[in-house]
Amino acid sequence: SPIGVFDSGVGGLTVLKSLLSHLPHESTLYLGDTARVPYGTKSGEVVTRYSLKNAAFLMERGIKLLVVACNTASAVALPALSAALPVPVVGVIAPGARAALRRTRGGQVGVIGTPGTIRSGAYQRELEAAAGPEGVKVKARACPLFVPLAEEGWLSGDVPRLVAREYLADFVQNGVDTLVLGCTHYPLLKDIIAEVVGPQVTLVDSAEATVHVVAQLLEEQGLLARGGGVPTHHTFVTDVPERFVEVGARFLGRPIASAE
Ligand code: DGN
Repeated sequence: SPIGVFDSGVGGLTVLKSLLSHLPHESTLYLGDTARVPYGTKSGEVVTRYSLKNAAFLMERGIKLLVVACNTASAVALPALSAALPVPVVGVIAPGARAALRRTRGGQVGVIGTPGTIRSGAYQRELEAAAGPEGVKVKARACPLFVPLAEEGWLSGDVPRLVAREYLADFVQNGVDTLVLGCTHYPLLKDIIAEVVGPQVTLVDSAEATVHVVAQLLEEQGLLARGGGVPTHHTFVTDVPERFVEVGARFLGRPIASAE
């Protein structure tokens, strides 16, 4: 059976992209809740309600594991999802936080995400809980304008550079050595973010980190697809598919055959 992935829209395709490249034998079902995007600015209660609906839709189609690709949904709805579903549920926050702790040299970690993600404190809590006795110093900031820039494909040049400088100057000044890209859209802006924060700051892509956790969990539970059959990939959206197919190709790094 397939791995289910949901996101508020196209962003989670960055997680799907990592999944396809690291676990090429797995079949996937992706649901982008394009009718209700963005989640990043909505309350935790509303995002939880939408998340449970998305999960139910994918469960009906027989998924073996659920990946909550959206950082905002992972930040606020993971306990409700884990309690409601009979299959393993993996969010992007814990994997991203743990990857940052493995990479940091000075224990100064920055986190950027949507207002919902940052306000929830989920990354901050996870980093502090997982850091152990050495501790960690966390600096978090919401960078909402990165989302439309990524969707417009405005990934280089003066406009994204100025926005990135405005958002990230404090991180550089405060000696942050590791920065978590805590939103599905930010991997598209990796180059400009790296340029602005400089080579002394390590960027952590939560999407990448999550896929390693998924692979490990499937292995442990004996759920890995073993090659043999040809994997299938289906995409669903809750609004008309045109914009999703067009914008999503950039996020997935390949054309999207169709979305229902
Ligand atoms: N997918 C959302 C996230 O990772 O937080 C970003 C898009 C949004 O809903 N604003």
